[in-house]
Amino acid sequence: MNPQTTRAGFVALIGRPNVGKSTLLNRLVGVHLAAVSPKAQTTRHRIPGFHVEANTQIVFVDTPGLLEPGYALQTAMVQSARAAIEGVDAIYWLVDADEVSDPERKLLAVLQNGSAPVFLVLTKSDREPQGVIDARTAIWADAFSWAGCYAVSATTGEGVDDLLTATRKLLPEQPFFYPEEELTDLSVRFLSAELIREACYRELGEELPYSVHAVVTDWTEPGDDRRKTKLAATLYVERESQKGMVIGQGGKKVKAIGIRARHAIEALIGGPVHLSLQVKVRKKWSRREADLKFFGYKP
Ligand SMILES: Nc1nc2c(ncn2[C@@H]2O[C@H](COP(=O)(O)OP(=O)(O)OP(=O)(O)O)[C@@H](O)[C@H]2O)c(=O)[nH]1
Ligand SMILES: [Mg+2]
Repeated sequence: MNPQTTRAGFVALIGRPNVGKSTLLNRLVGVHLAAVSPKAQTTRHRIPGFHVEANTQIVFVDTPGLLEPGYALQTAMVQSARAAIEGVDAIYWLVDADEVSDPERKLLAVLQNGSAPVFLVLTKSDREPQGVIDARTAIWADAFSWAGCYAVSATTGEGVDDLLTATRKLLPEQPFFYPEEELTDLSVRFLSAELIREACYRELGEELPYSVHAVVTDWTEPGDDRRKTKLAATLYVERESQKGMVIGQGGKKVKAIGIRARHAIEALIGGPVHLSLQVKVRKKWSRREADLKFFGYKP
């Protein structure tokens, strides 16, 4: 290949909730861009992250986990994941389970007729014995004609280089889509709201984070009189009782969320941050089409 020749393309990361899509995206980009949590359904939007190596720019697109939609927000999330598959150059199908579900078979049948090659990516290889990985590969190998099968760990990086090498070979020769030094086309404001939401997933009990939407309402760059970037954000919940739970006794909970989010935003922007949070109620927002549009979950 001519040393000046570049390749570029789009690769979508799809799979069940909690399989490790966002963790892998962050590993591929080398920065904690996408929210990650042990709870399923953390990601709600498509999150692009760019990887440049060997004269090739890969635009990875993290997606919400594929699930059976139960209410309006979930329907929007599934639509967002499906839309991310359209027009990509390759797909990573992430798996950490030992059976192929019916909805997955249906989607694989659709992909079988499409033009994008699909890689089977077995995730979390650091915590699975080789025997489990081999058995899992055998189960999934039959379900589709994969472009390749790879076991990876987003935590240790094991297997990731082999997957990247195979992916680059499939991408078309063309110029980069984005400037080489950029990592995403999302604004730091949007990413910061995601990190605030991530802090909620980690600090709040089982169900509560699903009712939280975070929005950055004010962003002031550091100035002559101030060293820190100043952020104000609002956490929307769905019921008055949830507001009390998010604030916590004596404001303890919201303080813990704020500290965790501040550390994450500081790591993202590489400078000190002052973050103030307020909590507001927007009744049943996750079930209302108008609110989903207003909050940016739907076009
Ligand atoms: N041990 C180990 N844990 C991992 C790995 N990748 C992800 N995890 C953990 O799995 C959980 C889910 O990870 P996410 O990256 O949020 O999963 P996701 O597929 O993006 O989930 P949704 O956004 O909910 O669809 C988190 O607790 C991660 O720390 C891995 O390679 N090894
Ligand atoms: Mg995710």
